[in-house]
Amino acid sequence: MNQLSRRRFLKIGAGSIVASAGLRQAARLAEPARAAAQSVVRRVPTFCNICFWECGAIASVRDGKLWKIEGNPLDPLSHGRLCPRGTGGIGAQFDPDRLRSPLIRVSHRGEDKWKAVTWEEALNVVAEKMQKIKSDYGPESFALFTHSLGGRFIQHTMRAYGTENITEPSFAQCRGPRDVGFTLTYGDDPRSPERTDIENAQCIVLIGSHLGENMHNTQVQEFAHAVGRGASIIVVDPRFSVAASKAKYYLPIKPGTDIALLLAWMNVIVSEKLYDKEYIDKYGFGFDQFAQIVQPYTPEWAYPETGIEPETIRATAREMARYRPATLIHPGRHTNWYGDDAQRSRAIALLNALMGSWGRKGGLWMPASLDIPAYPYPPYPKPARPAADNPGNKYPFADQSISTGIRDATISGQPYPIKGWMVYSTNLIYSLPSPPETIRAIQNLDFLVVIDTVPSEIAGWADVVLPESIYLERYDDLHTNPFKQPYIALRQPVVDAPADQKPNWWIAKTLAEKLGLGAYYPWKDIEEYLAWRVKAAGCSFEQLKRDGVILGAKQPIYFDEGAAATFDTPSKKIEFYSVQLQRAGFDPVPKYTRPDPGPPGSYRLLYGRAPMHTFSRTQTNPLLMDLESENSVWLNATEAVRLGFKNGDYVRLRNQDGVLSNRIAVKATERIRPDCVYMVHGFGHTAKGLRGAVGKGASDTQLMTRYKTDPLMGGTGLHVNFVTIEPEV
Ligand SMILES: Nc1nc2c(c(=O)[nH]1)N[C@H]1C(S)=C(S)[C@@H](COP(=O)(O)OP(=O)(O)OC[C@H]3O[C@@H](n4cnc5c(=O)[nH]c(N)nc54)[C@H](O)[C@@H]3O)O[C@H]1N2
Ligand SMILES: Nc1nc2c(c(=O)[nH]1)N[C@H]1C(S)=C(S)[C@@H](COP(=O)(O)OP(=O)(O)OC[C@H]3O[C@@H](n4cnc5c(=O)[nH]c(N)nc54)[C@H](O)[C@@H]3O)O[C@H]1N2
Ligand code: SF4
Ligand SMILES: [Mo]
Repeated sequence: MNQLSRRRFLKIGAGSIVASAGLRQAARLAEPARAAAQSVVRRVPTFCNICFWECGAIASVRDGKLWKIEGNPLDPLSHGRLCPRGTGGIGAQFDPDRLRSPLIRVSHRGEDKWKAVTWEEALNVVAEKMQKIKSDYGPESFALFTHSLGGRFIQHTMRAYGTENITEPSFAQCRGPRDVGFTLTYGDDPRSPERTDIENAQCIVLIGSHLGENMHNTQVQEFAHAVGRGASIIVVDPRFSVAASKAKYYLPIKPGTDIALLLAWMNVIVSEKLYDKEYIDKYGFGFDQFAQIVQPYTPEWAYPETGIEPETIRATAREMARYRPATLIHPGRHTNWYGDDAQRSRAIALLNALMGSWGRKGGLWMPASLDIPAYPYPPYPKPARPAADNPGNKYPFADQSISTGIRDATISGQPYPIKGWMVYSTNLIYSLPSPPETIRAIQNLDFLVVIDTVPSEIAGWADVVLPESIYLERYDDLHTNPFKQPYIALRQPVVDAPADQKPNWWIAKTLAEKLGLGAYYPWKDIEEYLAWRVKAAGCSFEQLKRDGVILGAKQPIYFDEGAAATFDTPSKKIEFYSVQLQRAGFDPVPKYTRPDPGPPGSYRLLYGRAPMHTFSRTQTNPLLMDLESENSVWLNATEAVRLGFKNGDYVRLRNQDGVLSNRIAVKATERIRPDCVYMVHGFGHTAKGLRGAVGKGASDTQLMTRYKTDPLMGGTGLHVNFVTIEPEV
């Protein structure tokens, strides 16, 4: 890693103060091209990290300073264009709130008193505490919470140390229910990036899935084209989302009743024989039993549950069937809503199966990948105790670690005590529901170390904080996710870190060496590691550094083209009826349960994404904050009149357990049902060090004192909180 000279550091530091006035920074970015032409510009291909889509990008450095970032035209995810967050990602480099050096707590947990220390001191403390917990309780008593590709090397160190308690919020708080629902049906899941063939779909059904606000780049680009070429779009959402405004049919469903709608759709498709019979005869298992089970669920039955007229249900079912198999019922991504989410996702999987769209053009393609060998490390020690997140296999279909299960174990000490947490790139105070439980768990720890780029809420609870360089300043492991065309992509440093921040691979390697685990890092530096892997895949590291992306040969991705139609389910077929669910005491075909209506006079709290922000991680980025600096609460216009609120009035939300939010502005709108309110997740920061974000908008997580756990897989349904609205005084 090159280090900046002190002078250059000061220059960037000064630049960051200017940049903190986001407008001025934006103006600087828009300087005439003439000026750019006179400067020395260096272009470095890499890939984005503002969210987990990982779009290929090209960053430009002008006269030694980070100037702009654009899509890499060679990259199959970005097709040369980034989303607004990706374009504004360079603001993360100038972010004046960045952590600059390792910190050690000098007071009690939760109080912001820190001492800046060297990496040597900080990692010595971390290694000492890890060794102590290992000898007192065993290595399994140290857990890692991680999110994103950057956590790979940290995971490697933790496995070498001897723990399997490694968990990410992307399972129990995000796409776990979907992945389990699809795996129960097809033996495989929709993956990330999703295998959705929006590009070729003739009919697209979005249940939630607010594309256009959810800015996952490839999907949004393909969706915009689909709108342009007149694809038929059906949107199911209690809120008139951006996607809804493009729809032929918009179904303003009563929140939490989607399974009733899905059953009624399947009822129409089965009773009118609109399904793909040939496909089901060939690949399906248990169709007759399934057909019988969905028989009572007519559109008339679903109407009082969902609020959707029977004729609309019939018309949309026929619309889907008209375009099959190029009908894509989007599997969704953030699916932990009501606690019955794996079954709702399974119903979505089944509706796709009726359309014959899995493995078909315009439906869900089969992922293509390159063979990229893993680096040959020594084997990890076998932990003496199994992972603590799912004792007794309480959630029998959980196939990944349940983050909230590790939190439970930390609170209860069962099945064994968890005494240390390492937290890499996940702001647990925001990403796990019920922050009081997260704090209780933290208070039971002997040691908490957080690796972050800014002094986030979770960093505020740490004993040691380690500052990471941002994605534009480091190498990471290779991007190897399967996609439509197989490819690998490289993240590589564009500029130096402005202060004493270090990349994750260096932190992981140095810590391993201090723990006596140096044998797990036989490579000298990450370039040597990457070069080995790229060569082992039969590609050139030089080419990858130059182009950012190497494409593999195209492979068949549809059954009709020769992609293997294999299903890793017990029957080796698409399971319309699931014997394994039945044996485990669950419904073999999804059933509907009416959601709890909540206290009278309250609104169900719903939430989602804003195009300019990612979760709680972009609110100190001056460029993105300049575009959207706080969230608002969407309230049905008639309800707003009834309550006496106008657009822009500041209010506070009080949840069913008495928790009061930060102040938040009302967005009075016809675009939401009267029984719910909606806000964008990630605002309302409270950590004092996040100077650019503190006190701006309100936090949905703070209001989530309740959640409903999915009995199949342990996901935490988050749409189960209710609020009333109080004027801000
Ligand atoms: N800009 C931006 N884009 C992102 C992200 C980001 O942070 N910022 N994060 C990415 C990640 S990791 C994820 S998981 C995805 C999440 O994005 P999605 O997977 O699209 O999330 P959803 O929860 O499906 O969608 C939220 C929508 O569901 C609606 N909704 C709420 N309740 C119900 C209900 O009961 N029924 C129905 N049918 N709809 C309901 C809400 O009104 C809202 O419009 O976004 C990804 N894209
Ligand atoms: N209430 C509520 N809870 C949710 C959601 C919701 O919408 N509402 N969404 C759920 C979903 S879909 C998901 S995927 C999860 C997301 O959960 P998280 O991934 O935890 O999302 P963030 O809140 O953005 O936290 C990311 C943290 O990583 C830090 N960070 C950013 N870049 C880097 C880096 O390069 N290196 C390091 N070391 N740190 C970095 C940020 O500063 C921030 O503290 O949350 C889930 N939880
Ligand atoms: S979707 Fe946007 S934020 Fe996410 S990786 Fe791509 S450009 Fe970056
Ligand atoms: Mo997510």
